[in-house]
Amino acid sequence: MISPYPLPTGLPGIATFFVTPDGLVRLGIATHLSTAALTLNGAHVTHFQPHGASPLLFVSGSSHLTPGRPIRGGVPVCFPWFGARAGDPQAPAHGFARTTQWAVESVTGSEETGVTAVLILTSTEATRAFWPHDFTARLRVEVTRELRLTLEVENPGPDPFLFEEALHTYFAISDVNDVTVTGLEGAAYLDKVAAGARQELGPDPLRFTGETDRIFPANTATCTIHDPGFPRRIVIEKTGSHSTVVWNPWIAKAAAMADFGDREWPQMLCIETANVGTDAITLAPGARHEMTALIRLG
Ligand code: TA6
Repeated sequence: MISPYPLPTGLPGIATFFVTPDGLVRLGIATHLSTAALTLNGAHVTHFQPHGASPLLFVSGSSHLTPGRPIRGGVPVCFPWFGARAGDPQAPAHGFARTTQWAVESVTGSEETGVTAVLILTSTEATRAFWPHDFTARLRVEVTRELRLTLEVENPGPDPFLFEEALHTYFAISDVNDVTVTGLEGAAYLDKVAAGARQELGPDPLRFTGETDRIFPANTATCTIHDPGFPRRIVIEKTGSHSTVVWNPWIAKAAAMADFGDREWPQMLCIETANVGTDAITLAPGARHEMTALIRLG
């Protein structure tokens, strides 16, 4: 267990670090623009709410909220692999970054401009035991009326390495039966509910009628969630990302997840900004890669 003390320095009145009873070090951000929260465990943004709007992110009421456990909701940082690790069933799903304690590199900003927090994770013996490469990862969290997340990966070592990454964002919606997603019309996808079969979306906005787990390769689209229940639109723009992942567990998968309420599945939808599978990144020695998701109300 890493001691949470001394706490990092925030910005008086607008960005405050505190420790939860379960030992999570959290950063709370509040300006006239919005409120947000993140944990150093996993560099995990758990809350974002533009002033005057409802929260944009979903977090399960059954989620673990303890160091070393993944949080079911918000924006899990998946790195350096996505999903189950090929050939290593013991490896943590979606990589080790989301269950590892990140450090604070900087917290800057003001009531007027909003707040930017930069969290950093560098390779250690523990990470090298999972993945034999030195790396530096930074998550830059820019909180204004919009939420801009940038995952930067650097290769300080002498050899290239290949990695996958995802900002696995859980969006809060009124009812998945009623929402549509635009931006993916006509796009090809791999259907993980159908053994990864390659399919293609039709010309109409994406609707949801059952468990949905789709990877859209070579996809740079801006996606918009149209939610008539609020009503509102949530726009997800991205740069440096060539995979889009769309997920809702629906009834059976929701019931099978201990850290997810059986009745919560209609209130969430993951639209993930990623580089996975054939879009995985090969990073040359000394190189740096950035992937950004910009989340805003439309
Ligand atoms: O991104 C979709 C997905 O890969 C699904 O297959 C499902 O496993 C989901 O991620 C949640 O993964 P987790 O490891 O957080 O339970």
